[in-house]
Amino acid sequence: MEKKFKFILGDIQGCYQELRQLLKQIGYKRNNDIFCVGDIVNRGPESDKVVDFVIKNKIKSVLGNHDLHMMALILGIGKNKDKSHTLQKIIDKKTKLDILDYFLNFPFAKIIQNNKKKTLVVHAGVLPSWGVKDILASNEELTYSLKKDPEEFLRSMYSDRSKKISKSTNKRNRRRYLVNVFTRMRFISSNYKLDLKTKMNKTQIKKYKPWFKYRHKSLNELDGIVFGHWAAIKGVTNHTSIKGIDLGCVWGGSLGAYNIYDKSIITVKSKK
Ligand SMILES: [Mn+2]
Repeated sequence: MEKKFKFILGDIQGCYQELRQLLKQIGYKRNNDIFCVGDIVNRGPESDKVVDFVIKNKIKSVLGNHDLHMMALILGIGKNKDKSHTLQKIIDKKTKLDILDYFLNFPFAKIIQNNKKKTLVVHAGVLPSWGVKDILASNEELTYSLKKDPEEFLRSMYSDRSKKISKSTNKRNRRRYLVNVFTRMRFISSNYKLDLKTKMNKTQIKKYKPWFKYRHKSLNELDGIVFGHWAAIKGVTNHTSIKGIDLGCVWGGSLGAYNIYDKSIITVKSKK
């Protein structure tokens, strides 16, 4: 039986005070009330407290790029990739391998079903050509290899692999591209090449559009898609069924909780 999640939380990124305040505001009681959109940690001030709280309360999430980076750092991988991280307290914890184990159980995509409505949760996005079956197959492919050999997976994931995959793409490049789609994508061309450099809400390069501007096959089967990752758009997609929930708490914006039942968003202002 699928748990009855009610709220989808935006990118927490170590904003522990705001998280506690938001949970109070939505009347949080059980772990199956909320599901997170990923990037639970990094950049913000109290990632260690957020992680302890998440694990203690058995809160679930999809994986974001910062979560994957934390997992890599716990294993001593990717140290030179991002020197401005705020994850040192987690890396120094005696329980760091338990933290890694907990995050290894998070998927890249999750379908939440309630009242016969299906909502897809991903950190960054999905490809327009994917139906629900394709989304779940790509998720399976990634979670299987991540769990099977976390070290190999995390070591080989760092790459700006942006070119569309084909039948001849080798396994590792295929994985890199899929990780980038699920956890880093913002702009994409009509032949599915990713622009992984632009973080603003507009790009100078004409052939790229935000991934949610294309017609999505999965929306024939889903009631909606909820994603995080893209703070610069402040949640605005101008799309009736695709909603952004990263409201940039770590950058002085706010932390949001999306109510799956009535599609409202409850927010708490950043204390920054
Ligand atoms: Mn992100």
